[in-house]
Amino acid sequence: MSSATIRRAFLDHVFYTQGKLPGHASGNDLYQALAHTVRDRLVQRWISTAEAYQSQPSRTVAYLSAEFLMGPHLGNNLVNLGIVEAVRGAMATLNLDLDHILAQEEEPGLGNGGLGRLAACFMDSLATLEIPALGYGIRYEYGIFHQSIIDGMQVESTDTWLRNGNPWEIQRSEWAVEVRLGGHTEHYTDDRGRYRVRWVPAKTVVGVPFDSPILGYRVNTVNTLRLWRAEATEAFDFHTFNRGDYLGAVNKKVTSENLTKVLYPNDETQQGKELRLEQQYFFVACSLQDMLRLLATQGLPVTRFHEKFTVQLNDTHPAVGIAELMRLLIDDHGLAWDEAWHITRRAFAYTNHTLLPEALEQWPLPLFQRILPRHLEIIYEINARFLDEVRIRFYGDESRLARLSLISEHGERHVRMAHLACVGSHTINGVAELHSRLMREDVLKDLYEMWPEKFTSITNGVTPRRWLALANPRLTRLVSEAIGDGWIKDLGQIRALEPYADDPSFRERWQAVRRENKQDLARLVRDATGVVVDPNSMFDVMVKRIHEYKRQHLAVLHIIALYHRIKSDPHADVQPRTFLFAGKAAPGYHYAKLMIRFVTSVAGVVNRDPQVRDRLKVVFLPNFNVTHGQKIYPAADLSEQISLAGKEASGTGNMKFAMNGAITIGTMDGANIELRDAIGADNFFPFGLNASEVYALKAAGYHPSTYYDSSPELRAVVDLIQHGFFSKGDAAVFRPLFDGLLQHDPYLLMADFASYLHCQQQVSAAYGDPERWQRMSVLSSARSGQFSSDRAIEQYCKRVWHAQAVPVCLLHRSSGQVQGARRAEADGIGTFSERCGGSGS
Ligand code: 26Q
Repeated sequence: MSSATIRRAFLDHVFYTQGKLPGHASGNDLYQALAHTVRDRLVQRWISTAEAYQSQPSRTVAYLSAEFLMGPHLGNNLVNLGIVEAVRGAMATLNLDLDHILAQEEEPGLGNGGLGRLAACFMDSLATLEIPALGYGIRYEYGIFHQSIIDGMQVESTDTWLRNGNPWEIQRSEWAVEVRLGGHTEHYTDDRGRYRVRWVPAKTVVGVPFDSPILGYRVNTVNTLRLWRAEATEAFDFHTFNRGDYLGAVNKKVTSENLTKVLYPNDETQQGKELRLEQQYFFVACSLQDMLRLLATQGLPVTRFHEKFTVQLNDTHPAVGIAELMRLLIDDHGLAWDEAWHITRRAFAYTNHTLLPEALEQWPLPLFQRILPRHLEIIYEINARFLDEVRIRFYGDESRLARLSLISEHGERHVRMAHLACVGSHTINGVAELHSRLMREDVLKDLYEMWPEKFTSITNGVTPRRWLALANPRLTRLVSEAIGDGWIKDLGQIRALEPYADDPSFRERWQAVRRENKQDLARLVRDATGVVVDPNSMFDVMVKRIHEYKRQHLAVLHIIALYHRIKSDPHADVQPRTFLFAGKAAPGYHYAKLMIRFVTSVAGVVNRDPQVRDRLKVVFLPNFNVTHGQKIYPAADLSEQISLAGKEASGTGNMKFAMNGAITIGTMDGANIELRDAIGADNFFPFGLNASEVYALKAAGYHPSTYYDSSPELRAVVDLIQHGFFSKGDAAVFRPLFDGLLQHDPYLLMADFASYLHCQQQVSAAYGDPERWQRMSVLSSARSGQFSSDRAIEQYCKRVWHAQAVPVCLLHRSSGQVQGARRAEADGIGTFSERCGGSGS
């Protein structure tokens, strides 16, 4: 694919697709034209992939997720196609800057954070490993809200990512399906005397699939991300039209289309919102119908569903799929219960992503009944049979029955989605070793005791394509010069970098790369916030969703302690640091929003104080998203992973930082533990109570005020806040944050404060020794190989999905008549011939 070909194709798209002369093209025109140029180069592989899957008996992974936080597509596709430099060159001949064009893409932010981004990394790895896979989700018209900071506070606005159109998707109206909602059920006996149920819905909506290509790295495989959009049915409006009520009909149309309008912006909490349940059921029902259609096109009977598909539930959000598949098999396909249950249980597997009990999904029974009356009946039946099994296994244990029931009976009755997911799945996994253990011992203990053999652990991973090759081209070049570029596809190979940690000239180049990355980030920070930061200072970074359990406020207490040290003794030994925070707070989570205000208020004081402003800088970068992440991870010196032990299921930001050469300060929580083991205790700064100590301390009775009483530094810090020092003398502003701390402190800030400060002191000392720091930094990257999502996907394939790679042969448009010819002819685009072997073209 030469520069000249790309240039020609690009200019054609500027002219024919955007309808512009190059001289008049806007930034968006240039982006759209380049995106179409690249998409064209994916189509042949995409069609070839579909043909390969169609003609093989291979198993397909259906990854069901309410969120896919993909981030921008264009740059990633260039990396995976291996044409970044060719395209950069082509653009340069037109006096255009590729990076400027890439920056025009509105990222699809169809996720809240970790869980949605994990789904995106998994899609990249599935394609790279050539595993037949379909990602199924929701095409939200508005993704995660846009965050601005006004007067130090978060202000949300809608994310209109589709404003300029989406060049990556293809609408597939021919595969639209109908989804029913509400109404009631009727029971009858069919002509063969069998008991049957008819669901009479209150409304029907149409699901229209939009497909985006997911290209693997340097392979022919292009998998599909299929996102569903809700539309109104014609039939449904008919009666209203006939009554002459045109506006009423239009109104109903609007109501239907509301279903996929917006992503719910709360993670880790769950409010029983009707529309959210409708969204979940909607995309799951669409996806299962789609799978049944695909099964039929291969001439396979529904009884072989589980052989053709392995369906992964990304948390419980799609767990209603278990009841839906039962309904489809029994009500629509006439299977008996036992046969349907056999198929269902062999098809589904469930990944749990949380240890917070308040985050476990539960739906109030009346709401569930109103929206999914037939599914509730099915869930009752699943529950009755399940509890019969429990009664026999745990004879006489009545309280266990109540704990295990799919229906919780505390106060208002609820459907427990995690229980449904466990009962209906063959495999259940946690996302880090500690998380999986606590899942077995605590959150899902009773379910574990029921079926210990179903439980496993697969530690999360992130894709080195986006998070290194794309985000950090300078480091990528340096690493590849040293050890070749095999690590991009097989991150374990990056270990070959280890000896270079002791090579002074390599370390120097390493430092130079990181230094340039810091300068880039400094520019971004200045443009976004007006704050000028010094790339010589340590970049101390905490970017993630704002949550009490993640403890952004602990990081701020440290900043205040340093501030206090300098103010008390201007000669105090404080290493220059730039503290960078970013992350969104759920709009209704007042405490989290107050934490943002706390960061920006402290920033306001610290950055303005002439005595400290050359040594400490605090920045809150608004609107953290994938695009910002790509600039931040490569420029961080210190990665803050400071959640209370036992609360963060895994974390994935920790891995992105480590790969890019940041050093971690972290608690023994989530995947931090495995990260520390991999990178070596000498190259990692652990602090704080571990999960068992947290448990023991809480059990023994935790009294936060004792820490306040016994530590003068902690007292000084808390007093400054309480006296309104950071809120222009208004002591009331942050009172909700700190009254809590001295009385309840559920996330044990007071208990971990001393350990955190002590550890930060050691971090400063290490940073003061550049040779040591750069060595640690190289080792951090060199030893991060196991945190590739490729490793995670390989484990899912072996242990959960039993799916194998299907290499894709490229089909060529030509006059030959081999496979695919019939369809190609029908499409009027000529015929295809097949060429196998070798990847790329
Ligand atoms: C549920 C019901 C209603 C509305 C919203 C939700 C909802 C949405 C998103 C609940 C949870 C989420 C997201 C959870 C999440 O991102 N969890 C993170 O998953 C990562 C990937 O496994 C882990 O690394 C993180 O530790 C975990 O917090």
